[in-house]
Amino acid sequence: MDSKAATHGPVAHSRREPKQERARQTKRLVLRTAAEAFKEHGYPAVTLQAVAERASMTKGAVYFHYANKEALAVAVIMEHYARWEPLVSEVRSRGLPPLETLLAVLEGAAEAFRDDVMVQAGARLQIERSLIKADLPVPYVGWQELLTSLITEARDAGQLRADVDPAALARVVVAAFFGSQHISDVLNGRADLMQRHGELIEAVFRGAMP
Ligand code: LUB
Repeated sequence: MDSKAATHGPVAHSRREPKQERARQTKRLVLRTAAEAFKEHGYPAVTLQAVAERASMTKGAVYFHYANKEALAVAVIMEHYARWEPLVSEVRSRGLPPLETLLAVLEGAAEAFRDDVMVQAGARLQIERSLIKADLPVPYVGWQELLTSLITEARDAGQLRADVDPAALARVVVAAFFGSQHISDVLNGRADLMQRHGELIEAVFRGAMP
């Protein structure tokens, strides 16, 4: 029992906490179901009614958690970006040299684009961003900044050529990564994503090594 629950006393705790937990789980289910629908059908084709049916809920239950389709799309996109901080932390905790850290982060991201419906749906929604009437995070720039840092570390450790321009290489990697996973999705449903990712890493980093 946490300290906040304890202040409500045993009765309030037993009645309130499970309900909040159920509501939280329902909200997760709505978000996941919406992500599946956005990923499969794209933003314009999805309705809250269809999300509700797909989740075996009433439309009212969906509206209770998300005011409209825009709010659902924003939430999916935020979940997409929320995946990266834990990935980077986990890879950093391995204590690898900078270049291996960089490559492991990219490999983890590629696996997420292959496996994680929230990541896949967020990527599709960003492509469709002009159709979504909401303020969305600017795509690509977060990865450009992160990769600029990691490339700089690898260069300063002598693992990449001293004349590498980190920001320029980061832009190339983001463009290639985005294009590679997108083409893999269109042509093969992402079944060959890791092979295409391996080719990309080989091609892009070979010329940058000392
Ligand atoms: C990534 C996408 C798809 C960049 O950062 C982003 O916004 C991205 C769309 O949301 O690819 C991948 C390095």
